[in-house]
Amino acid sequence: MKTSLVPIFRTALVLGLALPCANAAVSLDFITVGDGGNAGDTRVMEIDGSTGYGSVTYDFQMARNETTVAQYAAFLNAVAATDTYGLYNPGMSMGIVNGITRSGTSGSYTYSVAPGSGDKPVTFVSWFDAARFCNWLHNGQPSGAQDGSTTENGAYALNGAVSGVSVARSSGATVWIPTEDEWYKAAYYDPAKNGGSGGYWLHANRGDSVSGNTVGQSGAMNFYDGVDFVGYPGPALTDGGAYGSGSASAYGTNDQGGNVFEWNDAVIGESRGLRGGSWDFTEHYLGSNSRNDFDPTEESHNIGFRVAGLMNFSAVPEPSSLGMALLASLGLLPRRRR
Ligand SMILES: [Ca+2]
Ligand SMILES: [Ca+2]
Repeated sequence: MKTSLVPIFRTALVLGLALPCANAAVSLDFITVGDGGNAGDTRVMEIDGSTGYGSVTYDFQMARNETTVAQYAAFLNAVAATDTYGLYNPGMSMGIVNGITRSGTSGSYTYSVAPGSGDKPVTFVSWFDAARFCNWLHNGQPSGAQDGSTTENGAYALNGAVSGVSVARSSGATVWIPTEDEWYKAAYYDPAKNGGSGGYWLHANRGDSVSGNTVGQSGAMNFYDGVDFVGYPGPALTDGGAYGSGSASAYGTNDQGGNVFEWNDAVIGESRGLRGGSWDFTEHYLGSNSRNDFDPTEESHNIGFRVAGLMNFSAVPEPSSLGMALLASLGLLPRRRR
């Protein structure tokens, strides 16, 4: 692939043509969450006594896995040479999460992924970092400064916002931080339950119990079992889907129980919603009845996110239409790989 692109880049240089960055493309593995119009769960939340979560009237897509270190590093390399809104947190390089290291100086920062960490969930991301990642995907993964064409507008009209809970998803958003109902449905709803009339499990593994935290064991998840964290004494996080299909939700999402807590779009007082538990938290936090929240500026080794999107959204950026037309006219378009 790289070899075949060399002559194109050479031609582009001759023509003074701007081409999209060839190595920054993030592709997302989306699964469809159908069954629009399902009833909400009757389970009552332990903390606030609320109920009725999981009813979604429309079909949508949910990322199969938590947003990964590799995906977030590509995002940083595209828009954080100057990190105006703090998308990088030095905690991302901590051994226990073993994720992303920053090099260089402001204006020319670059970011690298620790060996073996690309498929692990990114951590130390605030709700605002997640929203900016969505804007970047919504805008087609552009490279450049953090401005209205990259991170500050699109799915969310952030325009520099780094705190508070007033920013809402834009009506034209194609990819976003899941609503609490979207997240809950993807994790716990099973259309085959109750003889095909649909229902909810307690856990995001198509069951009402968790079979421990041993990687690869069906029904297990990455949580703290009171003895050691998974991976001790090495890094604590596990690759997306490491526990296998026996630990996936009915729709096929991985790690909605454990690995890291995930932001959702709920506004709870001055906080945003978090669900699903984490490698550093006990089993208690994994289930559907555990509703949590935190200040949206919080960045920790226990918090990540996944994205949701419109049914027709595909996170594979297209080369600019001008570049495509010119390359096509020159007979230089590479064959597209899937
Ligand atoms: Ca941040
Ligand atoms: Ca999770």
